[in-house]
Amino acid sequence: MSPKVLDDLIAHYRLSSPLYVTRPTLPSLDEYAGLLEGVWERQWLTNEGELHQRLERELCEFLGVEHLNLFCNGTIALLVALQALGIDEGEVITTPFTFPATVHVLDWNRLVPVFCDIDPVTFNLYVDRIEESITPNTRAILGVHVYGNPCDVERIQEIADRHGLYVIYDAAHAFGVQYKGRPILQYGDMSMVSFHATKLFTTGEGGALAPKSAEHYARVNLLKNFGIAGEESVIGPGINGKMNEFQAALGLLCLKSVDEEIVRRREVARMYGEGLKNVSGVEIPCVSPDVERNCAYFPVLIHEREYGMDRDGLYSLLKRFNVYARKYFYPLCSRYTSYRNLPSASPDRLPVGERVAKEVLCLPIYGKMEKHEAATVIELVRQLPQVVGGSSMCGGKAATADT
Ligand code: T4K
Repeated sequence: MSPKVLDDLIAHYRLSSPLYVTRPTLPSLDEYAGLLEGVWERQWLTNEGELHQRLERELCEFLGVEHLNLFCNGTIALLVALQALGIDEGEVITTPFTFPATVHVLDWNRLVPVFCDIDPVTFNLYVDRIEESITPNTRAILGVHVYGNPCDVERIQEIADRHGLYVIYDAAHAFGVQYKGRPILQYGDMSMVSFHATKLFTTGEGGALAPKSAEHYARVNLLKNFGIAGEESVIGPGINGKMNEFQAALGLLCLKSVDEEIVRRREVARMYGEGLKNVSGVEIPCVSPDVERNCAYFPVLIHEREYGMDRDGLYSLLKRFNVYARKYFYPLCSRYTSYRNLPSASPDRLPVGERVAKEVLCLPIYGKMEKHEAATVIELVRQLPQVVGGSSMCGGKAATADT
């Protein structure tokens, strides 16, 4: 590529401030301070404070679940989910195409992760490949609703029922998602959702478990509070997984705007969908019409041969324009030093995961993202391979807001 052509394009399209993969939509500081005044008055900072209780109730309603245990973050929640279900030895079938937390919680519970390949359409557990991984030591299936796109929850449940396994979902990305008109958190024995700063709904750090039964709800509450059942009674080795009042206050305010956040993200997703649908080599994964999406992420696959550049090339070039897309999730967890010697981690067993991890790029998407920013990303994804190939289209205008 001629440096001059690229420089021209940069002069034309570079954004004046960084465009990150996501940004939290925060309430006004005044509103937050208003809620903190109550915290100051009560001098109650954590351990199931008033705001914590309110958030738990409001989230149950919003998410359509009967029980919800709030947590300091999603990782500790997932760690506790396994403990609460008594999954304390053996193997757990899971996906390598996820954030490290999913697999690390298995390791921290001394469970052996068994990697199963991913579905080429949903990028979630490949249901046809699950049963071949089941052994007498298998205790559970841990699926991830990657990018908020649900796993094949019905078939996973059938397999689990046939083999007497628990089903746990890492629903970190799936806040508010519905599948066949039913809240996604209602599927499986327990689901975890994350409220990290990078998530659709945030408490800064935070998360929750949605257990099916009241019994599990009670057990999780004990386990996330050191196992303390009363002033003089500790029922077992619990941990500190509690959410504090500062997190709960932020959550209460963010919950008010989450519907609008989803609507705005859908608009960005619509622009990307329209603007990129005919770009050769750029694949926008299909989402089933049974899914009511939250648009937490906007992944695309970059097929090098048709596109004229590989995913890493595009990722790096976008940075020159102040656009920070992310390679969620590269490398696969099965490639980490801690897991790569497991028999199930062999790349030959995970061909779809290996390919998708090399091709996927998550484009920026969040509620406050401006239309001209989405239009610029579209224009760059369209033009950059032609520039690399030598024939610049620079001079064309950035796509209009309603592209
Ligand atoms: N399971 C799955 C499938 C997950 O994706 C995650 C978390 C978990 C489990 C664990 O849940 P938690 O224990 O976190 O509740 C981020 C997040 O740290 C992580 O929570 C998230 N997944 C993952 C997908 O993304 P990084 O390393 O990419 O974060 P970072 O700091 O590079 O942030 C990405 C972009 O977000 C920044 O470029 C700008 C923006 N950002 C970030 C932060 C922290 C902000 O605008 N404000 C912020 O405060 O992992």
